[in-house]
Amino acid sequence: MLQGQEAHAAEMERTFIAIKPDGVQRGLIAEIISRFERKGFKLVAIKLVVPSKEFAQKHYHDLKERPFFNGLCEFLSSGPVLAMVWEGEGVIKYGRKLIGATDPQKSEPGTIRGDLAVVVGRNIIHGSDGPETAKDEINLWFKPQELVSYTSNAEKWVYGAN
Ligand code: IDP
Ligand code: MG
Repeated sequence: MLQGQEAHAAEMERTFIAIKPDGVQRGLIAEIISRFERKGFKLVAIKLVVPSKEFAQKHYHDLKERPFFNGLCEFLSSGPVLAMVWEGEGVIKYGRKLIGATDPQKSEPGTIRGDLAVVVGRNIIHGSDGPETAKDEINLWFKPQELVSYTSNAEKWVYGAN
């Protein structure tokens, strides 16, 4: 059985989170980051980028048959996106909980989209929907050397000794 630091490390996950151009333009960067930070998740990569439309199409390739695909890719590439990788136990699934439902009208109050967005086409944030997409999206948006491995001083308080 794994113990202490080893057990903790084995359960760590990473997810790709992006604040879309509407969230950046509306001045919601600090508000959104603080929700992940206060929860106890750890930021391991961050950069502000304006993706090309081709890049946006790669990011959303799963949705290429959907009627809103073109508009969505135009929108993602229309301005700065804050791309991030967050690490923590259960961060992929819980990150989606913090974000809320795809349609802000169906997102619970207390979630990012529930509190801060109104329509599905301007729902301010992206989060990976599972372990495979998390891996693919992190690889698409970041080079390995852009991911910073470090021990946060808060970890022993967030997770306890074991
Ligand atoms: P998600 O962002 O909650 O994972 P997805 O189904 O993966 O939702 O869709 C990706 C993005 O496409 C959504 O966040 C939203 O911005 C946009 N989108 C999804 N459904 C619609 C729609 O019906 N109309 C317009 N945009 C949509
Ligand atoms: Mg999705």
